[in-house]
Amino acid sequence: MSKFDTYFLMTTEDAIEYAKLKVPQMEWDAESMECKEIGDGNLNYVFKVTDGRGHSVIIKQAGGVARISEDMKLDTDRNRIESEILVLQGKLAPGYVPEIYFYDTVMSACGMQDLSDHEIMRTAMLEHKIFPKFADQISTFMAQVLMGTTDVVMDHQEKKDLQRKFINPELCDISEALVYTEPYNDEMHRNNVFAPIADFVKEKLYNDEELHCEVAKLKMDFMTRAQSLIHGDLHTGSIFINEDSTMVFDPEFCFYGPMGYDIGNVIANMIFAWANGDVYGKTEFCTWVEEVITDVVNLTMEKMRAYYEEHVTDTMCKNEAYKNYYMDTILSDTSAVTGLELIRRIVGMANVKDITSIEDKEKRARAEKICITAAIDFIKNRDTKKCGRCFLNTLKDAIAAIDA
Ligand code: SR1
Ligand code: MG
Repeated sequence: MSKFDTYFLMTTEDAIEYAKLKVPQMEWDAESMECKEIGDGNLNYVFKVTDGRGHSVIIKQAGGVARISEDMKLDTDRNRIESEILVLQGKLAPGYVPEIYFYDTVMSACGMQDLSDHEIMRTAMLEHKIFPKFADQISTFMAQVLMGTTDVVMDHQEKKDLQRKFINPELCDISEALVYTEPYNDEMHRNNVFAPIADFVKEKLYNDEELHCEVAKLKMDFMTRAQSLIHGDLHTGSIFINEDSTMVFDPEFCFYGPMGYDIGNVIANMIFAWANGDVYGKTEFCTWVEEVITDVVNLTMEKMRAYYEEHVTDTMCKNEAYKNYYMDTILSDTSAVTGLELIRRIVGMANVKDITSIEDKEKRARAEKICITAAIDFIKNRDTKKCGRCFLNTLKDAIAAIDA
């Protein structure tokens, strides 16, 4: 019997005891063990346990309510889902996700590789750091994990087994509300709208029926098109990075959905980084971000196409015209989700520091209007965004429209 035989929310002292029990292979120096709670996300608790001999582990535990709002009750099974998908992603894209040492369905906790030699990408980009390998690395990760779990390449029964295993209704419900609904009507009265742009938001987002129709189409698509095992929350706070390496973590929102959801999340969050760099006059940083936006779109599509050609197993999907159609749908979804993520992080409940940390009110208002203007174009004209340059041009056109 151990105290960890029944679920409870751990303190830092508990996490030390837990690490000793669950990760004995670390050969801990018990005397010098320490623990800090380092979670800065909206949902979970993250403990970093170390000792004086250089051993360390990250323990992540799911609570029964979200950290961002106690009103939000959540199934702690998300920790199992997250652990299992990290193991699977590690097989599909070795070296791009942290190693999982164990997961525990009683404590709803897992132990994973400590990536302290990396930084959280959003935090690093707030200091306008540049990572020249990022576009190549994230595009490899997405191509291998996303294409590798489709019906195009997988045995269809095995794919359905995965789909069943990773059905994730509660976290999908959060995205359906926070990404696909509330930014367009504030129906739960929890949007965070920056006061100087309140009228702009009303006109451009709350009162545009044509936009609502497009978002409704995209919402139903998100809920019904089981294309690929997506990460489901691939923003720059879900990426650890350093000069040599990109590691993706925090896939608790994963489920079988449209793969453009992940690619669009990456692009939108690079646009937030760009907006922050622009405010602070960081020209070199902004130029790099612009290259990343273009390269991530182009490289991901190139690598996905190559993966498709090399690994396609479905007889009908070997048809050349179908392959082109399929790749086009990914681009269109990527554009739409770039827009959806831009909008929901500006006006929704969960915002991003890239924007909220801009102190000058006028500059922040301009940045927010640029993001919303680009977003509407990304959504409404999603079928016309056929290359990386087109994505960048959408941003440039929005800047021109707001500064006119
Ligand atoms: C209640 S959770 C709010 C947001 O945080 C997560 O990282 C997801 O992006 C979610 O939408
Ligand atoms: Mg997260």
